Amino acid sequence: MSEFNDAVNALLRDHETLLTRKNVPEPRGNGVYQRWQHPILTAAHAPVFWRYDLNESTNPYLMERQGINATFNAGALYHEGKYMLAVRVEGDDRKSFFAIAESPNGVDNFRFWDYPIVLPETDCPDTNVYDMRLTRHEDGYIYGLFCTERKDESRPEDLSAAEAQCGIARTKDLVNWERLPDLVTYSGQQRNVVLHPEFVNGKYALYTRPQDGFISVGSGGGIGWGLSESMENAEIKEEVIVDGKEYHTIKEVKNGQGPAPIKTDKGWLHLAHGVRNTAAGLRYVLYMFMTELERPWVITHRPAGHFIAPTGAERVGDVSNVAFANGWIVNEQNEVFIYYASSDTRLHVATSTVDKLVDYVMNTPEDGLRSAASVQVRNRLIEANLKVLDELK
Ligand code: M1P
Repeated sequence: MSEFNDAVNALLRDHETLLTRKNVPEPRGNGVYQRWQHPILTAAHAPVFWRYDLNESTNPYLMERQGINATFNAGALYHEGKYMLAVRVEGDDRKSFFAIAESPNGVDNFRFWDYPIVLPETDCPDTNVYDMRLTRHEDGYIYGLFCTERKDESRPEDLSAAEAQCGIARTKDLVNWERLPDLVTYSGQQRNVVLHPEFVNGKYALYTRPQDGFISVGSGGGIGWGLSESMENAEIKEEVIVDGKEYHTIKEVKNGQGPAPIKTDKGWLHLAHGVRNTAAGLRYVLYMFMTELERPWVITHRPAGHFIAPTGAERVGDVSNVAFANGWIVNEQNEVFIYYASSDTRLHVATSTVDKLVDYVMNTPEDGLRSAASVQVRNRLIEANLKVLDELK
């Protein structure tokens, strides 16, 4: 065996060890969900043959010629008994693309398919695509809605001036994708657009995030809602804000729908991200809310504060202090697998159940929007708990 082949085999062995590492739940949860110890996908999970040229004659030094920088913000789907993720993979060249990774149990052994998704382009090619939300729609298709980013040609002198819109693709098997025209709305830009899984009044229903700028939402922002006659030429003529930004909350600067909501007998469960500003930059956390079954745009319950915030090593990465989720899965046992990314770098899982999340959303106090209101609601808890503890004595 040559030295080169030994080196290739060592790479493959280390990679396999990483992929097959058993994940274990963190010992202490908060009763709502349980984090798992290891990230489920990192840049190092990308196949060796995506990164290295394994031919000795063209790559005698066994260089990693096409590195992967990050694996994060994944759409998720329970498909043929497997946990499927449409992962945002970012190459060292800063371009993101989508790749399917599947796992037999949802918490470890995630493995990328051999090839990334080959996403057809429209007449106006995307510069960058990211953050796909997968929705299995009652029309029979699996839709992937994602952000398509292109240069803002109205400001040619500013090389970071970009424009975000909602790209749309659909598939039946996650292998062959049909690209549809981008969503048309009458807001400046769009990101975090998500397709609701059911028709509403016979129309396709979409959660949107209108924004004036690329990073800053300006006077826009909030989670919006609109209907479209078709997905072949998706157009939302009227957008209403379902969940707006709010001063001195976790979504003061902007927010966005996460994955498509989960239907329960009490209402639709939603996962979203909220952003606030700090001296150290933006802080992204996840929060939840519930909407009416018949009118999914009407919020019935909104627990205060964050549901998941970046913690420990999750706080640090390419864009630090970020928790972001655009995928979750419910399996036959009503277990929920929440796929959240940390700091635009890696992907984690937290597990819960539909019952627990419904309880969390319906019975957690809302934000009173003032310190005094927060103290009041906490004091009610303390008073009741002290009685319980007295009785235990
Ligand atoms: O960097 C944090 C996130 O920023 C954007 O999200 P939003 O539009 O809500 O601010 C997206 O670029 C997202 O991919 C990224 O994780």
